[in-house]
Amino acid sequence: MDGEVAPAVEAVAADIADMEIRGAATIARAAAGALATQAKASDADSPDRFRADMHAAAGVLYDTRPTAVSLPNALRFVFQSMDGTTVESLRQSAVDAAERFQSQLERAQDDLGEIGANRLRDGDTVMTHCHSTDALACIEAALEQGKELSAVVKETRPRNQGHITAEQLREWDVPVTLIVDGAARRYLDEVDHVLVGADAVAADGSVINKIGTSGLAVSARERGVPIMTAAQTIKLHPGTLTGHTVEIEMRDEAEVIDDETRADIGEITVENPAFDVTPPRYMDAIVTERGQFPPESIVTLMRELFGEASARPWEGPA
Ligand code: RUB
Repeated sequence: MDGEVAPAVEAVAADIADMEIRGAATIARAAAGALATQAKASDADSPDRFRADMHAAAGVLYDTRPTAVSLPNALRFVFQSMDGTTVESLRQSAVDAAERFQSQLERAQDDLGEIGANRLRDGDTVMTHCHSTDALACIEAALEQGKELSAVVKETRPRNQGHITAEQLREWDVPVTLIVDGAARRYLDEVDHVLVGADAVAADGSVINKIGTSGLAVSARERGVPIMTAAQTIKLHPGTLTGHTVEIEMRDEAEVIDDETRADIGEITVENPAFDVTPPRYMDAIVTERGQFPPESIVTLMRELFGEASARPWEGPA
């Protein structure tokens, strides 16, 4: 049975695809909210019809960006909590689940921030990559503890999410030095920590985050600078427990070079992977709301949280 997707859900999906809504936690929050919107908007006259509408909406949201596992984890949460024998009870359970997911997300980020902040000392300088709300939660909590911090912010080509990080840090009165990505190793000797977020964490402890994270991690290890990933448990990728790999999004070449410059250069291939994989041996710690983990032991938390859960409940029975 084909479901009908509410225009407001299509709009959220378009915003995620265009990166108007971006960053793994923010995407997850928006996806859960969109399912609540779909539940409220559905004019289904039977439970099957209602479920079909919800599945269709989840499919549209799922197809936006492939790497941030928080998106399917948000969809899974709502579908696993959706329960009832009437349209109204299904609708209410979906709306309640989406709200619960969103408030858990907020609480998890606060709890994670408290834990990550314990790794930061008064007077430390932190190097950031991209814009991660989980990573910033650690800095915010440290500031609330009365610690003074400064930051070296990588601009993060091609989309310069470092500018968003810099703006947020300045709002908190943190002194910021903005650098181009290629300058990172030169500045590592001046920083005490590297702090990044994650779009997904694999069962072997690999961290999938914005392109450039892995090179930064290797350099940090070489310079002896500790590097941590701040990642709520919705970033844990259940599919990797059964051998699946995380798809790395390839984005438009136009983000890297404009048409005119490209034409001037001549025939070239341009590639624009949005994320990369940092092997666990280059990461000191993964900080979640459930505590701090050496990357190699994150699998125990994953088994506890996901068990044998179906990977894509919104697709329905085969
Ligand atoms: C964002 C990015 C962030 C993670 C974590 O990539 O790589 O580091 O998503 O963010 P993009 P958060 O800008 O391509 O979405 O901690 O906010 O979930």
